[in-house]
Amino acid sequence: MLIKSHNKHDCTESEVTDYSIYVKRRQFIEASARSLGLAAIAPSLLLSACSDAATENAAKGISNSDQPRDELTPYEDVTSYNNFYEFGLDKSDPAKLAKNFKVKPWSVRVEGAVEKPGVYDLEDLLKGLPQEERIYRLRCVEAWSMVIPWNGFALADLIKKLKPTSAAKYVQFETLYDPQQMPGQKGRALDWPYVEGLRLDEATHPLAFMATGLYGKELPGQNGAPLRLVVPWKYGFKSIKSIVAIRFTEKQPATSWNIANPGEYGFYANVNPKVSHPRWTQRKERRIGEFLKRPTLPFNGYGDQVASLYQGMDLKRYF
Ligand SMILES: Nc1nc2c(c(=O)[nH]1)N[C@H]1C(S)=C(S)[C@@H](COP(=O)(O)O)O[C@H]1N2
Ligand SMILES: [Mo]
Repeated sequence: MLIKSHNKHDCTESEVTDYSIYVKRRQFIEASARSLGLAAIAPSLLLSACSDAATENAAKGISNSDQPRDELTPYEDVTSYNNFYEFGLDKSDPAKLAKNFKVKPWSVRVEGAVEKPGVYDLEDLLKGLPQEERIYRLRCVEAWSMVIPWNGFALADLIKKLKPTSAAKYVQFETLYDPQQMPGQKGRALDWPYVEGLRLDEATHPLAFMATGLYGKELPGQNGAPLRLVVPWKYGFKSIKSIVAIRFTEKQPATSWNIANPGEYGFYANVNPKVSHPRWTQRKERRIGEFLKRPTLPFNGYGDQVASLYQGMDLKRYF
């Protein structure tokens, strides 16, 4: 029997095949950046297919020597191992049950403390927002993680376009409610529709992202098509999928997992290895596709960029 030895630091051949479309896009981005003379383009946009957060950090002069290397989670895993309770509780359910999920036409309601409320066609909502690609780690509260190349735009750019009023201190997001299409909503696993929220300063932080695609392709239904939030320093449940409403509020809005179990899931949900879930530790995580567990990093490794948002807060209390 032949046992393939994998050097963790190289791309394997199958990964290269998986990534071929993605890599082409990367090379295109790199070439366009160069031809535009964009020396200051974010280093994360210039990573090669098997580059990773370590490289990104190295570019910023941050040492990652004690960290195992991050590789992109294969497209297959990103799109077949999902939490999306509207499409079933099993990790393999969403890929099957969201196959025919209809995302066109799609509209988004903008309401609350905002100067430009209304019901927007998705295309109109996104008009004029600079498109980007971001590689982010996603850390699920169930102690697994993935590394995903997302396509989309900065949430801050959308919020700027919608112009919240000075009364707005938070923003709440809501998922589609449609039990005909989302069979999970016929059960009572959660209080439907799924809702999530951020403080406005979190939402306008440059890392907060709205995804419309991954790996350079349209977002699959199971990953939250056609529009989902990505908040890389928080547990995965904050990254709400298939958004139909964005609401600006004065008071801290309700969030689905907090409603379901306030003792286990707080509003903030910042990734924190020091605060255990009541039923399991958050010190380690299993990267999907890997065997050995990795240590979980504070703020999922984005602490140098986001910790200042929480200065003076007791993060054990505000978990
Ligand atoms: N509407 C909705 N959004 C959701 C969920 C959900 O059940 N419903 N699950 C969350 C959880 S727990 C995680 S870990 C991430 C998973 O995102 P992914 O499937 O793209 O990896 O989606 C989040 N967004
Ligand atoms: Mo999760």
